[in-house]
Amino acid sequence: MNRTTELTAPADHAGAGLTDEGLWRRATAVLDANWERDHTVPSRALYPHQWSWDAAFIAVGLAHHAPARAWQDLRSLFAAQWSDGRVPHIVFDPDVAERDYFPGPAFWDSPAMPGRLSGLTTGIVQPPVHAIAAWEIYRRAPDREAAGTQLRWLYPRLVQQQSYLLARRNVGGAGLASIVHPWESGLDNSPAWDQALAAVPVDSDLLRRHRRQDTNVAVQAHRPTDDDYARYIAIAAVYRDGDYLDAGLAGRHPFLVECPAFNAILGAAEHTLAAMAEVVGADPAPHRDRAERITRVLVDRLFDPATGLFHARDVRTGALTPARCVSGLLPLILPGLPDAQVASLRAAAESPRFGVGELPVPSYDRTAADFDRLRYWRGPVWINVNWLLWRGLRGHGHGDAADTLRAAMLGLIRRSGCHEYFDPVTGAGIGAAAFSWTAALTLDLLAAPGPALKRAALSPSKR
Ligand code: 9WN
Repeated sequence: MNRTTELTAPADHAGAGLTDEGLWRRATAVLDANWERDHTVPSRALYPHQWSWDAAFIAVGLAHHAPARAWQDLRSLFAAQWSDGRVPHIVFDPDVAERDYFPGPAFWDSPAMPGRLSGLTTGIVQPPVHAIAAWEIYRRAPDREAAGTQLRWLYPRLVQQQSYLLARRNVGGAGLASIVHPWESGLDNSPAWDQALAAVPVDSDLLRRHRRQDTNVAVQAHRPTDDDYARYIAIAAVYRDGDYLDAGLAGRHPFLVECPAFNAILGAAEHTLAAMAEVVGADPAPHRDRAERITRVLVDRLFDPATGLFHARDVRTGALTPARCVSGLLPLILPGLPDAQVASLRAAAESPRFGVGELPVPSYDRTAADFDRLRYWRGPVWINVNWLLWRGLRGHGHGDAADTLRAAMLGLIRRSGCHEYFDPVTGAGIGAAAFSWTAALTLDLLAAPGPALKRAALSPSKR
């Protein structure tokens, strides 16, 4: 599928009534079409390079369909890891023209950066979902020995990734990682950043010098605003012009936030690394300790008993953002989360604000005055965060709520296709029409044990 056909593909609106087998075929077709040499692009139309957390979600799905590609995708990403351990949020494809995505390699100027090992990359990161993904591929692998070899290659790189985030990004000093850019959260224009971003002046001249490309291929009202983009560019330029160095960020960087979802994923990754350490012959104890510490600090620092949710903390001011966002539910993925917080998050997920039911949870509180059904992470439903929530509910023994959420996700995708995101009121698909992580996680949801699905339709021979 090429850039123009993806946004007009009629097949993506013809999903109602699809059998599990039909849905499986549709999802694998998206993944096959988005495979490029040694990695999967999130979408041919909008995102023609390799993205970091996308690669992890995609690998979870590829583990069911094409395990060799799942490993390859992660290996391509980690081949671009910097020597300080950071895993870049985009690895640019040198064959894609600069004009096809902004900001591209020329803006990030990473070849000039000390410590960059190979490839053209950005200098910022995304949530470290990769340990979870690697473990998912490993535990499903038909050939455990070959999969063990892959794990041994990845394990030290995953450890370095964690060390970078836990040490250099511990800007707030409490043991949580700070993000230095909204793009690092993966939840780009979430209301969770509104207060921190308000302190960053909008320089409209930046958008005259740097042209956005996303609005050429997607509807403007479904994307972040021009003011958001002006701020994104300004913050990225400050970090770039400081050579992507993290020392002394507290005194000089315009955007520093502790995100509950990012840190929950960081803690869950430590937990997963403990299991992986046993396989590769390393010591699991330090991973367990770190998982336990991150969980404790997250609860102490980001949980608000008044709302029953986790909230982002602006490290520059010390304030918790009042916005109730899906990121505040994601600490459920921490296996060691205390019962009180687990109960509170489940209640929030089922409350009218988020309301798991017919549809999965939206990215933002449905009852908020500025809830926006269409604008990206300010309301629409996204499958990756719902998949994390589903894992969290299952992990804490809330199988009934997990089953409801899974049925809601699959029902939505069956009806509207493998879209990037969905209208949380009508369920209509928005953004890219053939989006890789939606397709990949569909495979994982279909393959999971559960009451509602016809398992026979998914036996390997029929795949
Ligand atoms: C900026 C690729 C990425 C996802 C992010 C999503 C979006 C990029 C953009 O697309 O962000 O990184 O250009 O809007 O917000 O979560 O990783 O799919």
